[in-house]
Amino acid sequence: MATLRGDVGGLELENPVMLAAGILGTTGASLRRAALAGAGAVVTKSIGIEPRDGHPGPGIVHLGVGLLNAMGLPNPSYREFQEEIDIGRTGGSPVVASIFGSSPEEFVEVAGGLDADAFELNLSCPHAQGYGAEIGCHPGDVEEITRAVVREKSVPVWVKLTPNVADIVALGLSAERGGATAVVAINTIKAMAIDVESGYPILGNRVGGLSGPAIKPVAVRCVYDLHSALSIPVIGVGGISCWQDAVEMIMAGASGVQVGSALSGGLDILKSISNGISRYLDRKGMALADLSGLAGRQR
Ligand code: RRO
Repeated sequence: MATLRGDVGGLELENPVMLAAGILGTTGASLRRAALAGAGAVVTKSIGIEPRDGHPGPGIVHLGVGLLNAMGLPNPSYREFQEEIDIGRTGGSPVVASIFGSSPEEFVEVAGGLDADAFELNLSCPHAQGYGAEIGCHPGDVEEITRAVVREKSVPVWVKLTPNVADIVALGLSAERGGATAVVAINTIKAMAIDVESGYPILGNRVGGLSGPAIKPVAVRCVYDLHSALSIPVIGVGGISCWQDAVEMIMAGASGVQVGSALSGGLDILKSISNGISRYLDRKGMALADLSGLAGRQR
C-alpha cells in the first residue's frame, strides 16, 4: 500500500490522519487509545491557566447534521496536565497540546509549562468570553500571540483558526507573520438549536459550535483559500467522516487532516480513513504529495 508517512506541520507522522482537539483528548489514556487505534498524531483538549468546569449543561447535542457543543473550555489547568501528555505519548504518536489563554502572556505561561511535541493555539473557540475566537478574530492579536509562543518554544506551533469571520485568510496570514509552523482550519461554526416544545435554547450556554458533516464544505473552502494564499502548511478539520472526505480536504490543500465528531462512531474510523487514502493512491498511481492542493492546480 502507498506510504502515508511524511511531514505534517513540522512533525514526521506515520500517517496524516489525526485526532482533533476536544474529542477524547482530556486524559492520557484516551490520547493513547486514539494513537494505538491509528492516529498519526493526537491533539489534547484545550488547556489553560486555571481549572475550569466549563459552561452549564447540556453541553452537547446531536443534531441530524452534526454535533452542537458549548462545553466552555473545561480543563484541569496546565499544572495538572503534563502526566496526561506523557501517558498519551506511550501510544507511539506525537502529542500536540491544544492551549488557550486570554493574552500573549497567558499563552506563553501555558506553553512554557508543558512539554509536548507541538502546540496548537486555540484562537477559535466560538463561545468562550475573553478567549478563543473573541481574540482570534483580530489579526493583530493572532500575530502577537503566535509570535510570543513561537519565541518561547522550539517545537512546531500551529494556530487553529475560526471560520466565523468574513476573511479567514487575513487570520492565516497573521499566524504566518507571527511565525506559525502551520494553520489548522476550522474550529466549529457558531450555531444554535431551540427546543420547540419549551421554546428554550437546548444548550446551557444557549449558543455553541457546530461540527460534523454539515460544516465540511465550509472547511474545504477555508482550507482551499488558506492554501492558495499562505506559504505555511494547512491542516484540515471539519466534518471528515470517511476517506473520501479526507481526500477531498487534501485536494483542497491540506497536508494533514483531523477527525473529531466522527469518532462518536468509534475509533476504527481513524484506520479506515488512512487505509482508504492509501488504497486510493494505489488505484490512481499517485503519491500523497501529488494529491495535496490538487484542486488548486486543476484548470
Ligand atoms: O470547550 C469547548 O466548548 C470548545 C472549544 Br475549547 C473549541 O475550541 N471549540 C468548540 O466547539 N468547543
